[in-house]
Amino acid sequence: MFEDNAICKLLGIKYPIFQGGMAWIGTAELASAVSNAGGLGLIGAGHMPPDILRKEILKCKGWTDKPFGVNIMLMSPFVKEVMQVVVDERVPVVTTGAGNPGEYVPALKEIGTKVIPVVASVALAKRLVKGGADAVIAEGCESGGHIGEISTMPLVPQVVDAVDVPVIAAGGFADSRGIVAAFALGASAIQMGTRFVLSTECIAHPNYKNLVLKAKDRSTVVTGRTTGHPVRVIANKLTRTFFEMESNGATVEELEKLGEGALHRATHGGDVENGSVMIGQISGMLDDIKPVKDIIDDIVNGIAPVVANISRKYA
Ligand code: TUI
Repeated sequence: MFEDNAICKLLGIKYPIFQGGMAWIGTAELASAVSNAGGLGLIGAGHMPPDILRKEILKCKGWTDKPFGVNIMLMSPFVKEVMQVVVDERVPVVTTGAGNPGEYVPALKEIGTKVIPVVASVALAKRLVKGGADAVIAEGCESGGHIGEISTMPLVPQVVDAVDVPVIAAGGFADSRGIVAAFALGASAIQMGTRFVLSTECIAHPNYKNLVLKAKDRSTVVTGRTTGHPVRVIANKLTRTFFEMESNGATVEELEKLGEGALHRATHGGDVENGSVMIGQISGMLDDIKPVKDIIDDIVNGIAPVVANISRKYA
């Protein structure tokens, strides 16, 4: 299975399933579990200072002998330093988010690190592939956290048609039906964040996981459309305050200040009313917490029945 899959071949992984980076909760615990289960685990660097990131990488190296990666959030104030850490530590895969990583691609490629940026548009996908990206993650706005403007269904096939490298589809994936749909759109792999938040190994506060468990299809909202930083989160007291301030003419600075420290307040403090609960729209479908290995095995084992069901519909 997956012997001819372009992403499995490129990265030397068993299954074409990436874990989304995820600031604060994409820790070595989660990343190593995903890599050990045959997927690609990612340490989410988020706003991590370089010394902390180095410790997470060393932990991950100790816990898995499989390929893993680091997701670098390009809005981080430490972006240059964390890039240097992944170069020093020879991390096999780097994914990036929330910006254009173009200037960093040559240094990473020079040491053989595979560079796989998250893109939310065809234009950026094309530009980064010209600049040497080994693959791209096309992330639709169904995703949690910082998002673009296009949803997965139209974004993925347009990116697939525009570039000649493998595409990983992200945004709205959590089960076997999703991965088959991604393959149908021309993607070679999927990336999931929300599904892995509801894993035993994810260190998110129980309040965070419980709110995600309770989420329905319409539980998330997007803040920051007017500030230029759209972020998908579960609607709560914080988002109500945000929208109220926004409609009362608050400045971008005032609105951004509201978001400061809000993610950590929810993921670690467990304050899911005043914190930022970043999660994707697929949370409405999820109602269990299970080990990473079961999440991945269940998706892989469910592919054949989904395909058989499709065949029955048109045969
Ligand atoms: O990066 C993400 N998702 C994230 S990052 C994050 S950390 C954070 N913490 C506190 C407040 C806000 C964020 C939480 N979630 N996903 C990858 C992603 N990248 N989605 C969309 C993009 C993107 C958008 C525009 C990438 C590039 C881009 O354009 C850049 C350009 O220059 O054209």
